[in-house]
Amino acid sequence: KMSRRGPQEPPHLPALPVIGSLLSLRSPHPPHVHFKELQQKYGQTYSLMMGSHSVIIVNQHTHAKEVLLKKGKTFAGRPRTVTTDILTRDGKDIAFGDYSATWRFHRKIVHGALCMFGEGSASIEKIICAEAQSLCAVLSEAAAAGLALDLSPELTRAVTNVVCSLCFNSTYCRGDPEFEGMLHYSQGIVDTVAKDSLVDIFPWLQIFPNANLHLLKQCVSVRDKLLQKKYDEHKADYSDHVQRDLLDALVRAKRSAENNNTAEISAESVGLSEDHLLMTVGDIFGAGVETTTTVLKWAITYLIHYPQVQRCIQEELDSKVGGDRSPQLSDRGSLPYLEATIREVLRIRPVAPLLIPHVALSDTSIGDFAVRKGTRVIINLWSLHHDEREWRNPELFDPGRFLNSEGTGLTIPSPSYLPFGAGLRVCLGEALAKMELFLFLSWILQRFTLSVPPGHSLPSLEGKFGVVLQPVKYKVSEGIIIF
Ligand code: HEM
Ligand code: PLO
Repeated sequence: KMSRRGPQEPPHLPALPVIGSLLSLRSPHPPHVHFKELQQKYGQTYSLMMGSHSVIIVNQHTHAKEVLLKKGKTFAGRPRTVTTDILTRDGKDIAFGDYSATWRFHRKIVHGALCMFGEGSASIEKIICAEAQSLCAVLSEAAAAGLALDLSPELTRAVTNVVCSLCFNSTYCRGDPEFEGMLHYSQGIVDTVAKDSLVDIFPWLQIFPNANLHLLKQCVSVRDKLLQKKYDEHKADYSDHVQRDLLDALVRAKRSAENNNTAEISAESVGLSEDHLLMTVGDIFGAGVETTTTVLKWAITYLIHYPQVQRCIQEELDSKVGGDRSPQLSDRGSLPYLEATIREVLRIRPVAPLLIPHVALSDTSIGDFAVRKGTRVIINLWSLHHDEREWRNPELFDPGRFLNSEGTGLTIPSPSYLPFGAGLRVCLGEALAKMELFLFLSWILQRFTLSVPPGHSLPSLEGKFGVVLQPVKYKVSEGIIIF
């Protein structure tokens, strides 16, 4: 609904020199928290300048849904930034690539390849359960010996092997040097990518562009060697008759485009160049590793802080699954408290607190505000998930808010909840991530109780801001389950 005066400009933060002084109050908070606080002064939707770019910050669910759903196509663009261009060879991937036929086509190939794993001997469920089994075996060994165990590399390896099976039809053993190398480059990328556009307004993020760009380039070059190796191996044993994984599906699409090569449609022009293939599989591999691992770490952090929640999940597991068999996907419907806990973790610590920035592809509006073509739009999911009007005690971890009053069924109590985004740019891995979270957590909690012995401090609930919101590292010490 337009106001009588027609579309207006959204409230605007003072221009750059003034912002400098405004924000050099040096808020100790990361961007998503700071953007939430700025609502008090400027309203729920406001605009500011990041360098030379006009940016709108959206902090409420009605405007967020207008951007993502109602006007999804208008806001389906992505900005180009120095760091994401380095990571994705100028946007030749899905997540950071602009809205285009190529983007659409690659989403479709990935979707098809993930569906191919639906049933049969190589089903996603079987792949995840095999990794859960091997993860639990490592935990059992440590528990039996009464030893401290750094959970972080074990969780990461389990999650990596699932997405490695799906992308490359391969897995890593403990201590595999390629796996260790991957961990290192991937952390370097998470620490540096997609922060550059924020540097103007958040000087306290402590980004030194040159040192960071150097680290990013180094990490990306290690990643690219790994991707290239997988690609060369797949090309060498490619067969039209078997499709083992996502990379086979991409190679097949490229070959089929090349075979139908006419003057107009070449593999290049439909976006099936070698660069595009590598960047797409790089996105899925990178997202597959970093997101699910991060959520598992948050879940375990909260379970250690809230032992009563952990006990509740274990009682549910005992009564609905028992101890004679392992949990399986078909148990999801009968374990609502575990599902509610996963939902609450995704609310209180969203993986991508600012999503990925969107761009208006034409002149448009958000609510009563005029938005010009090219404007960047940041959906502050943190504000949506911590909105006091929508959530009672938003900082309190309470899975019960996702259960009906009898505690027997699941609900979503507020429309202000979008952990995977929505619309055209909705997360491509939502179904996969939910399967992994359910199976890994149910397998672990059926067998183990996670805790910190008396006298040791609890892991921090503070997040480290970045392209994913990771928990801060927990110091290794004796007798504790640690990250
Ligand atoms: C995009 C959340 C796991 C692949 C996104 C976005 C969010 C999100 C919020 C951005 C939406 C937007 O910009 O509007 C999550 C969460 C996960 C998760 C909470 C885990 C719990 C995964 C996994 C994969 C994946 C496992 C890979 C299989 C992607 C891709 C995009 C994306 C490719 C970009 C989509 C596009 O721009 O078209 N995800 N994600 N995600 N996610 Fe996920
Ligand atoms: C994670 C580090 C990897 O080395 C590269 C990579 C690729 C895709 C990115 C992912 C990183 C972080 C999480 C992202 C994902 C695409 C979609 C996902 C941004 C940078 C989310 C949550 O939006």
